[in-house]
Amino acid sequence: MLIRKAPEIRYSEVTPKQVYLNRRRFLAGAAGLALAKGEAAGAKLENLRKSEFSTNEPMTPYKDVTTYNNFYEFGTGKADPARNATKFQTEPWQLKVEGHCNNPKTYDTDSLRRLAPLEERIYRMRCVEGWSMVIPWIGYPLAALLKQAEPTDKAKYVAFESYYESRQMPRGRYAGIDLPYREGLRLDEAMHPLTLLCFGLYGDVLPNQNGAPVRLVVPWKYGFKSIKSLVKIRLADKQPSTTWSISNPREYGFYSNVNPQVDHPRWSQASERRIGEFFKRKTLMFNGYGEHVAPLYDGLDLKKNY
Ligand SMILES: Nc1nc2c(c(=O)[nH]1)N[C@H]1C(S)=C(S)[C@@H](COP(=O)(O)O)O[C@H]1N2
Ligand SMILES: [Mo]
Repeated sequence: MLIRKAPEIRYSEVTPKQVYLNRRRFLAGAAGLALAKGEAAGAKLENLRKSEFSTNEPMTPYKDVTTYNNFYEFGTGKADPARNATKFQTEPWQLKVEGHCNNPKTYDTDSLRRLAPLEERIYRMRCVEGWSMVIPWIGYPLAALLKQAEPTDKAKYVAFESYYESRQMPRGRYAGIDLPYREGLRLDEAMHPLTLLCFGLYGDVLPNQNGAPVRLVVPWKYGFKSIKSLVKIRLADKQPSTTWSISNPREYGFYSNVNPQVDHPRWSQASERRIGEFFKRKTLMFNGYGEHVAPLYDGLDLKKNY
């Protein structure tokens, strides 16, 4: 059957996945049109590899992924980033890789994106505040970039820094955290194949509110480790200081692995609400990625190293 009449599709049958696939088809058409009109067709990311690391759980609707955000540089309310980041200038962009490595280098977005084949990775994401989403990210393992940098023997950690410019982000002043936003990983965590350097979601380049043009995605850790709008990556010999551990070290540790057994000082982390669902679900150790990442923490007391 070539044409399926609309009345045959009940709204309840339309899963986020179908919406996504339809949207993709639509975007393919739109990009073709843009080309025909001689415009740059940069919005769509094509030839995505599928990944064995993707979950097949239902995806969180695009609308929620792009309107329920944490990006304190654009305001602390969940709806603020979508509203306040619309004019965020992400072109030209530079990401500097420096520190204890043989090949320090500055990349623009295009050269960075072309460094390795892009994959689609559908990951569960768990925010420290008790909600979670399932998001089809687009990117490649951060390891590809770090390998090109050739870390020296001194490199044991990786420090990350976000863009911060108060004229573009006037609300940053009232965010209550130290900006530019900074995060860190141990080198082996940063090199782990699950750790993604991310350029898009749902088939598109990243919307500004989700961390355009390039961010980190670390699915077995609380969301705040997944730093947005990256401008600096530094190979470090010591554990770097991070935004949330500076502002409140008792509540936010360096590791911040998703761990239902370690409560936040002010609330339990044993369960979570998947955005769009009504009932709470149990939070899984390492957000369900234990088979891949548990060996990284052999012999480490995860209650002390929260
Ligand atoms: N630069 C920067 N990165 C950030 C944040 C932020 O405020 N600033 N918030 C973090 C938090 S707490 C979460 S839960 C995720 C949210 O990512 P999303 O809005 O794309 O779902 O981004 C993380 N990265
Ligand atoms: Mo978060």
